[in-house]
Amino acid sequence: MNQRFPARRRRAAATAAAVCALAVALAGCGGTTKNDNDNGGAAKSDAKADPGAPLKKGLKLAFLPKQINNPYEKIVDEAGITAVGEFGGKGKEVGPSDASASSQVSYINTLVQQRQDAILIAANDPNAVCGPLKQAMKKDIKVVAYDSDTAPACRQLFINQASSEEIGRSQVQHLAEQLDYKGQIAILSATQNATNQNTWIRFMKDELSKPAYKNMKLVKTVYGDDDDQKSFQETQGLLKAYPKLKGIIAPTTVGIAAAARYISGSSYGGKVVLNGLGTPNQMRKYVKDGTVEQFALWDPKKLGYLGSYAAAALASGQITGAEGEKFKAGKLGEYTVGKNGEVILGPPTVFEKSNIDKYHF
Ligand code: RAM
Repeated sequence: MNQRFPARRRRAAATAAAVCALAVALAGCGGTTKNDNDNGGAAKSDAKADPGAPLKKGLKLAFLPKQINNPYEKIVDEAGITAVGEFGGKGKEVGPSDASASSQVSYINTLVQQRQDAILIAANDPNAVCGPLKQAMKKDIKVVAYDSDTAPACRQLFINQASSEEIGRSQVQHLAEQLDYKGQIAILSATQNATNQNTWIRFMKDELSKPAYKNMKLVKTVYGDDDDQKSFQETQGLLKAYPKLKGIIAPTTVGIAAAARYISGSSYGGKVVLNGLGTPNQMRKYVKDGTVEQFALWDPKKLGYLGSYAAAALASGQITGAEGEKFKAGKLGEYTVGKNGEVILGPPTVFEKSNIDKYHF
């Protein structure tokens, strides 16, 4: 995908070791649930990888999104299910209608009973899903987290949409440029326990602690729970409570669309800068009417596609989830498993008036 972050911003990703340590720590402490899984690395397997093994036919792969009525998760999962067809397997999506911490547990238990070959999960909480996922792995069902990680010991792989550090820091960098590095800002997040948003927010705060941002102040983080109405109301509440607020970062597709809808219909239009992560289809009208100047995202279809091939490679014995293993993800080409079982899709794209009409998802 095309309009990438400028090199200047990519250089920020150089502190990889520190970041990784931070990311692992975050995965273990992001939620409010008790963490008994903080053993540092991805789930270990005794099996040896057989890189030449063909992808097995008839694999059963189940996608378990944060919530089924989230348009973003739908795009990811539909693309993943289509990919399963490419290698002669059967894919499906099941999941809760709300993104609360333990809403996915009963679904995991059912998928284990059904003896799926792999469960792909966008975790609503890094720890709440751990027990059942460990049970799944004991029964040789492969577990792949995508979009939002579990604690590393509770899955074999995490398919990350982009470097978490790059996502978090760039959100602040983009907003700061729009605000000339001045003023009060707030974050409108998803749920309080979401591993992905919490990881990004940690990087946002770290970025904001640099001297360049001394005239910017993060006054509040609110949670719209990836619920359209709640996100709308939280935006309204924020703007009322902080009349001097200059900018909002909404690192959630549900949140940014709801916030844009509120701002566009209020007196704050043109006065408060909204940036974050959104889908072009949901944000197009707000970019065109000037409510939002820019936002970012990766290609959710590619995320689902990569997730499917990674799960199939695991279930076929090509890889075990160990660092350095390689697998082919269909038309996306070869990917390498990184530290702690992380596979990174690639850099996000920034959308604005000049390019938004090239994207339709
Ligand atoms: C929402 C979800 C998802 C996140 C995107 C950016 O759809 O919270 O997990 O990756 O936003």
